[in-house]
Amino acid sequence: MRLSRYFLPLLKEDPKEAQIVSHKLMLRAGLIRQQAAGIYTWLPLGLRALDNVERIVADELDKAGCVRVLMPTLQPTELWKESGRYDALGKEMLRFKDRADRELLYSPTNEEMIIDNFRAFVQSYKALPLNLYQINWKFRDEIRPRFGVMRGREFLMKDGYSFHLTLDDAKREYAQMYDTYHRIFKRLGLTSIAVSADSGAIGGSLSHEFQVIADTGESALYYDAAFDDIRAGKVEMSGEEMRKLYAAADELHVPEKCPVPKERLREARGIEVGHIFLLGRKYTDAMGVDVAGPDGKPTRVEMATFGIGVSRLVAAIIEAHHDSNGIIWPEAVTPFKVGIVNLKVGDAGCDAACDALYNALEKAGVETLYDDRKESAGSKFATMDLIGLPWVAAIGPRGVASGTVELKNRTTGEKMELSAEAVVTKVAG
Ligand code: 5CA
Repeated sequence: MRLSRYFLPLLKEDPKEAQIVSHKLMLRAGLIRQQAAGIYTWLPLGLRALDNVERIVADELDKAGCVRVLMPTLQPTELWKESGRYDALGKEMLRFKDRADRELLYSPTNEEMIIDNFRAFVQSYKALPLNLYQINWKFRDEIRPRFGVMRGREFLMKDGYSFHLTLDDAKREYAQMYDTYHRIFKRLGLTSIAVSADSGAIGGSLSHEFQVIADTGESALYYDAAFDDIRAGKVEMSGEEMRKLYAAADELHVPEKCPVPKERLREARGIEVGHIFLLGRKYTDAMGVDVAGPDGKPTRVEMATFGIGVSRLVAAIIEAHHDSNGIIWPEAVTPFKVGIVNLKVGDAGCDAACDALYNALEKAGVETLYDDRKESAGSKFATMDLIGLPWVAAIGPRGVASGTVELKNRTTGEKMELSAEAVVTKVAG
């Protein structure tokens, strides 16, 4: 992509409304723009990062045997009356009427609708277990939307729902998703701690929040110091081992009953990027969902549900990966892998060398943002630092003369003088 043809609306000043670094950087680097409280446009650069997060989430879920669907964001209210949650969600649920005066709502979560789909088709235990998920926009009329897409009103969520013949099967799936979630967040460049949590309005007997440690996080958590060793990569642990360690959200932490001695107990703030719930029969009882069991008798279905804050993750990744100059994207989610800085646009040699490098990178399948605008070198480098692409390749008259490109690694700051071919090999690897 040539920057002269792109849409990258950067802000020069720190926006006053932004209190935390990810919100500031998302606005300054032209990733999002606020349209109303908690409601955002995803600008081209932000959308590329969001799409990458979505793709990784979907890829790991598909590998774990989950099956993707897409439900509508607008729902009739009847299902919610059937489950008993129509009143429970109160003002957080956005309701309105269509032209025929029928009441609709904008989905805040989808237990009711997925169950409605399930019961329309599944009559026998033979179809179980079944884990269906979607990645779709939700609306919750939060009292205090804040920190940009971190706590939005409209936000992108991965919501998964699994169906089982027995509670043990549901527990097995819950454990498998617990492990899958750790894998997903790791691929996104994040280390998460799963803490026992209150299941709130979703409900169920057991729930874990997946928290990314950050000073700006909205949740308070308490955990065994062993998690710090896991986070630091000093110790490897299976999900089963991790689940035995103490980790609790604020509301479940009772100091008097805490099994971890004081010197091994850590207190931190975290960003909740995922939340899993063992629902049991909460919804299937309310909505009367049975399948024929192995004995042919109607058997009530057991459920679990699994959420990931996809749009929130983009902000969480930035909280974890930035410096004073801007974002530092992990390679897995970066909107472009390489930026090319033409230091003298209009100079025939520089233009030709940059074009050649750009074409070679594109040909190698490397997503490249080529800054071909007539701006000062300083401003171009500052832009690259701000938008945080992992690699920046700069070409000026000196490089043209010596046949080299200056390649900078955004994470380490290391600079190398390489041939154009060597740059392609290095960044494509
Ligand atoms: N049905 C269940 C699981 S699919 C559910 O709705 N769970 S949830 O309420 O915990 O939401 C799932 C995830 O969505 C949360 O862990 C969080 O990462 C994200 N999320 C929730 N509210 C917001 C919000 N206002 N803004 C951005 N992300 C949010």
